[in-house]
This record gives sequence, structure tokens and C-alpha cells, in this order.
Amino acid sequence: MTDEPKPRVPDDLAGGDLPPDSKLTRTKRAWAQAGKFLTGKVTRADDERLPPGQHLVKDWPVLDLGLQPEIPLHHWRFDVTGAVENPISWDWPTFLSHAQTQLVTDIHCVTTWSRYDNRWDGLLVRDLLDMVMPKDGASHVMLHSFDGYTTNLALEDFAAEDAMLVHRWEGEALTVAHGGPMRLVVPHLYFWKSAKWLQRIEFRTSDKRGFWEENGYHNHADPWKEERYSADE
Ligand SMILES: Nc1nc2c(c(=O)[nH]1)N[C@H]1C(S)=C(S)[C@@H](COP(=O)(O)O)O[C@H]1N2
Ligand SMILES: [Mo]
Repeated sequence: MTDEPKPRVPDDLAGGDLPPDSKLTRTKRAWAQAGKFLTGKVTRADDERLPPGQHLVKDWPVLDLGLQPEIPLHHWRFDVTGAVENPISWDWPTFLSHAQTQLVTDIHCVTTWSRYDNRWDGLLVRDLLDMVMPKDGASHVMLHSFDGYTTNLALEDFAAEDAMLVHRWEGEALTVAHGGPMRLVVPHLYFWKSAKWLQRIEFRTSDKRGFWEENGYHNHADPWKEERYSADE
């Protein structure tokens, strides 16, 4: 078995000062210079924590298209393709060898349940972006999963500071039902944007709707604006 590196808490989320030459600072400077920095700020007042029309649950419901692919770790591959300087194709040990972060975030599902305080381990999307280096024209991503599911995101939503490729939940390996071995979590959007069983991230120079976005759900999916259905766009 591969030893997993110790999780770290990202400096900006921990509220600490960043050393001037830290990796995160360099990333932020690079993104700011490229003029694409950044929405998806996560700090909200307590009375705004639960989005309108949502109710809290304690358990964690399972929702998907009904086909839950079992991918043995030695067959698992993860690819980043399209409009990036450095495309990648990783096996499982390579994925785990990259910076591990631990975050606690909320889930908001369009079917009206929300679940607070989920503890995740994985790779920050910001750290992935550092490695793959989106090209100047890159504006969107399409996520492709092992079950054939797709979902699309604008790059500034994908680059939210709390978006993560996760492989552990509450200290345990993510179960197959919840998207294990690895899924995306984008806490500031409805949960259908958080692709389970993530196989490939395609960087694009134009938007294109994914599975639910084609089938009646909103293209953007902000829970605080109740962006549930495409009829509301
Ligand atoms: N690959 C894949 N990802 C998916 C889905 C899916 O069917 N396939 N369903 C989405 C929907 S609609 C929701 S609400 C969440 C549910 O995640 P959960 O089962 O872990 O609660 O996964 C999202 N990601
Ligand atoms: Mo959903």
C-alpha cells in the first residue's frame, strides 16, 4: 500500500498569513494576472448557511443514474485533457502522491436536502490547476465519469477555493455508492455538479451542457439563488 501524505490545511482557509513565495500565493498572483480570479468565496454569515428551500439531513442520501461502477484501484486512471499546457494521465498512487488537503464543507442537493460539516481528504482543484496550467482560452470544464455521467462548470466555479477531488469522507475511504475511489466536490453549487467516479476533466474554450443540464437542470446551479431548473435561466 502507498502511504498517504499527511493532510494540510490550506493557509488561506486557515486564516493564516501566506509567506510571500508560497505556492498558493504564486497561484493567486498568476490567476490574478491572467484576469480570471475568482468567484466561489465560501465564507457566509451563519443565517445564510442554509440556502432557500433546503432542509437539513443527518444521513447522507445516495443519488445517481443507478449504475455504480466498481473500479479496482489498479485499473483506475484519471486524465486531464483539452485546453491545458500540461495534460495528465495518473494512476492511483500518482494521484495520492500529490498534495493532500483536508476540508470540512456542506452539501446542498437540488432535491432539497443539505448536509453540514462533511470532512474530506483529497487534492484541491487549485493545486491541480497549478499543475495542468489552463491555457488562456480555457473558460469551462466538462467532467466525465466512469458511469457515463457528464456535468459542466465555468472555470471560475471549478476554481473555487474549496473545490476538491476527494477520496476520503470522515476519515474513511469514499464508498463506491458515494463516488469512490474519487469524486469531485464543489460545495458552493448544487450537488449534481459534483461528479462521482470522476475519470476525466476536459478543459474547453466554450461551454457545453452536461447530462442534467441537458435534461432540465440549470446550467449554473447556485443554491443561494435557487438555480434549480433550466426554465429559470
Ligand atoms: N458520475 C455521477 N456523478 C453524479 C451523479 C451520477 O449519476 N453519476 N449524480 C449527481 C447527483 S444528481 C447528485 S445529487 C450527487 C449525489 O451524490 P451522493 O450519492 O454521494 O449523495 O451526485 C452527483 N454526481
Ligand atoms: Mo441530485
